[in-house]
Amino acid sequence: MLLALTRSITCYSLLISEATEGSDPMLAVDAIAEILKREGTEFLIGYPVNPIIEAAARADIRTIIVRQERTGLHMADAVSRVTSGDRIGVFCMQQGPGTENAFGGVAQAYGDSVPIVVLPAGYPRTLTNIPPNFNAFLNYQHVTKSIEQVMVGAAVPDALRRAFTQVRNGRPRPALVEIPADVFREEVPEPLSYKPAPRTRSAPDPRAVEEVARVLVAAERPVIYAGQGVHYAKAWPQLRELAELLESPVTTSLEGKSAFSENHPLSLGSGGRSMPEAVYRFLHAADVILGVGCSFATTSYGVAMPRGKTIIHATLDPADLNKDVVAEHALIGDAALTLEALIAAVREQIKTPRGRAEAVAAEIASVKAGWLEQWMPKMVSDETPLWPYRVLRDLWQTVDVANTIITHDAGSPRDQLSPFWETTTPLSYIGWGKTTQLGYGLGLAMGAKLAHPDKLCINVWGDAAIGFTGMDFETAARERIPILSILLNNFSMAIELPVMPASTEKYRSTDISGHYADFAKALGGYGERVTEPAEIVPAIRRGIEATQSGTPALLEFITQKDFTYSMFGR
Ligand SMILES: Cc1ncc(C[n+]2csc(CCOP(=O)(O)OP(=O)(O)O)c2C)c(N)n1
Ligand SMILES: [Mg+2]
Repeated sequence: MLLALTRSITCYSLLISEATEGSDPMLAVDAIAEILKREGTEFLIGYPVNPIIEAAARADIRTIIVRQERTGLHMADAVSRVTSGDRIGVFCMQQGPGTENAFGGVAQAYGDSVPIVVLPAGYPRTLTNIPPNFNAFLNYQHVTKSIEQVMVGAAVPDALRRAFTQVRNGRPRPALVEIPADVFREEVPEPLSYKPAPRTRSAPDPRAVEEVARVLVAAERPVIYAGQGVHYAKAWPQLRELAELLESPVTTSLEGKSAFSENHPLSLGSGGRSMPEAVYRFLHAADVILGVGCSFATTSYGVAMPRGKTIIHATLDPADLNKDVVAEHALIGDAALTLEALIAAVREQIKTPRGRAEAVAAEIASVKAGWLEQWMPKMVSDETPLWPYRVLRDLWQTVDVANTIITHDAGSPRDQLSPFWETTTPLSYIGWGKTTQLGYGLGLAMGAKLAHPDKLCINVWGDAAIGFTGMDFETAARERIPILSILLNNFSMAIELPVMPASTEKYRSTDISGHYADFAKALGGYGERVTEPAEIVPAIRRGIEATQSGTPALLEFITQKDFTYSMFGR
């Protein structure tokens, strides 16, 4: 194998020397920086040692150095998410430990289908395929959409073209290009004839659209279930138009949250492990469910589709079709083009809405009112330690929700925040959970802030979550990425209490401790510990003020070990 590899390198070098004849040399590493510029990369997030960091700085791309690779990947991930993939987050790291430690960040982006470009250095070619050296090409196979190892400098532009083409087209997921350390110093032919990768869209089969339109028009109780494909296609107006035309209620997955304004009379809210009661009730009473831009993947952190319904599955990726739910009808294509085609086909059959909306809206409003009433005592409680629901409601009432981007974390904060946070603008909530790495939310908020410095970017997390990525609060302070971090400190892994009674009682296995407001201050941020209900809102205001002056703020609320969630059917 080694012999074959050596032979192919020699052949390639021959080809290159012919191609480069008469042109100036350019180093592969500088070609990468130039290509990133052409692809619109405004900041390179990374961790040393990787020579792309130096080359990017020489090319005036802002470099952002994190405290550990995982958070950097989460930041890159958010850049792609909150720009609908218009800007692709790019991350680089060193061979060996850097590549080993970055695995979680790439795996999370893969699980949640986020398009990022990952550029690890590799061991020099003499060592690339020799144990025990960590080989990214071999080890990242199952958490990437495309992956390659560049064996000669001249192949770098083609490899990056392939990677950017993959993240911009079809199902979004990470693309990885591993560059052995000695390849960076090789030359690429000049002039560099690199054009940014195109972004294409595909539309569903018109005959299937006709058929689906008939099913939707005939439905008595349709529900639209929107996933993050709507965000990537920016199909928010089309989703609304179809919902209003059909007078159909709309719910979203966690990833699709904020694709449909949640204060719209037809909104049921979003569903994850916990959900508003209306999501559960309407899905169960539905005859037809139209999933658009969603995977329908079976997950503990998503809505289980009730059996016995007519399922229409509109998705970009046929690999998801008939995987977890049986779909009677399928539309394969971009969510915006799909919805536009459906709107036109439905309008052929019904020119204007049939007058159901008012009754549907009244039913939603009544379920919602009854549901909120049950939770209200905790939301307005003056008890101490604070109820998480009280903190989160005060937060919601204090910030400008439309100009905020918020994300949850794994654990109770996700299940306590997502059903109740009512979004009004697209991409104002970063929902996630196909895999649920504790500590993901911090990097997401930081990446969102980089992409949208004008917005208030918040992560809500628990004291177990901060244990994973907390040190990167220092990155937020050092790099002037002023996020607002809401920490619910209950000195416990509360969500695990019901499943760890013996170890908790005997060995206190779910207890954890820390003073995170002091920690935030020690890292150069604003920190405040809040114990009294009356102090919640003033503290939030002080935190926001700190962010407005360029300092990240961490507000540590001392809360109850609460593990009550709005769950149904589990
Ligand atoms: C990396 C990782 N390991 C383990 C888990 C499993 N897990 C989910 S939530 C949780 C504890 C959460 O505790 P905390 O963040 O304090 O939130 P609380 O429920 O106490 O509010 C654990 C261990 C996970 N999601 N991610
Ligand atoms: Mg906790």
